[in-house]
Amino acid sequence: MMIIHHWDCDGICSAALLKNNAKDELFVPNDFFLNDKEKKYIEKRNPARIYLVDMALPENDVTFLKSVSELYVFDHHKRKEKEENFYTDEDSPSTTFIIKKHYKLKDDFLPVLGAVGDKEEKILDTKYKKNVENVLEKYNMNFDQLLKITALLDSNFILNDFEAVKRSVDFVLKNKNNPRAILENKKLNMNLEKIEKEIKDNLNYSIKNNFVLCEINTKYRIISKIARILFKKYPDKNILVINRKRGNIYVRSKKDLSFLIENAKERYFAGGKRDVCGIILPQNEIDTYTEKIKTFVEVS
Ligand SMILES: [Mn+2]
Repeated sequence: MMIIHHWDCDGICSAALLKNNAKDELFVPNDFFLNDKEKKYIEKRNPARIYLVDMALPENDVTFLKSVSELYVFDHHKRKEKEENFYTDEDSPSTTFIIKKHYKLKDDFLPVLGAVGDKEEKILDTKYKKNVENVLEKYNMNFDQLLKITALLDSNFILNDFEAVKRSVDFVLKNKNNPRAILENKKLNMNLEKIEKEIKDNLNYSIKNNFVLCEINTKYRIISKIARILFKKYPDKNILVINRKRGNIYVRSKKDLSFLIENAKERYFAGGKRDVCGIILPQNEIDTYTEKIKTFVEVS
């Protein structure tokens, strides 16, 4: 079978929970949709089953995957369709916890790691707090160390190293009883230093009315991280981060952004959850659509 998974910590841990044997092939799309080359590859591999994990691909891509083989979906992103073999729950803090529940798994390290990756310290305000505490106690760690592990696992995709993302699935699986090996991994720690420098260099923003605007210019995928940092600082504002180099807009807000995701999807590639929305669009449409977003968010 083939596991198509998201490139972030939750996606990596989810893939690790599903990966029963070495024969399962991992596949990580390089964007929030499948390009023609990726589709051709999947078609050629012709897996008997496909697991789509922690990744809200556009509907036509989901239809494509169903045409190739039997499709199973595990996901907590916002999605319209609910079909047979679709295990989705928007209220789950992570895809790892959906998989844990479905397969009645006992072990908690990987589920907790996925949820901390997606929710960060907010996970401690949920009913999953106890799961986190149990893991911390079991491995004699503190929460910041757990948070750092998620950042380390996120570092490969941020630097656009998708082969390393796939390798990290086996890496966390191998070390699921030895979190310190992940925490102290040299290469991942070097990745993190590189990213932290890039974030620092790009954190120039302005505040106007209810919006924090940040224009970044980087080939690294730090747009969501920057939005998180700004939202933590300005929780009552709407955060708008723009990366012209990658043709990317990212919004974070305490308002429900579902309407924005739907609107953006009509013309562009877009995805997200209630509080975040990422859009990929042509560079020359960034300014007009940014204004549209401002109006949308303002009136909602
Ligand atoms: Mn997730």
